Amino acid sequence: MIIYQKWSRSSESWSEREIVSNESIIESRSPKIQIDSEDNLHVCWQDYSDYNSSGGDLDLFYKIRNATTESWSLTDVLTYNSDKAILRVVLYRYQ
Ligand SMILES: [Ca+2]
Repeated sequence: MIIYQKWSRSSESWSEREIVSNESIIESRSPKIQIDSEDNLHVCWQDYSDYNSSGGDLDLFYKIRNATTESWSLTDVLTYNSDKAILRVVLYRYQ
């Protein structure tokens, strides 16, 4: 399970827990997070869940947290047949 919480320096407290991988039913691992210029969060992780016909192998899942609505998108499946662990995810923003 992937959980998101934000630390506030001003109040010195954590926000409420938000479950990121809420479409996943089994192991989620190796989350990577990036923030864009509009403060949206982009999260990628590896997941064994058979979500959207991805099968029971380890695949790369992705979702966005909208900074305005403070809600998460549905999970996008980025790979369907990866047979190796994905070690690094890099987010690029094209102008
Ligand atoms: Ca899979």
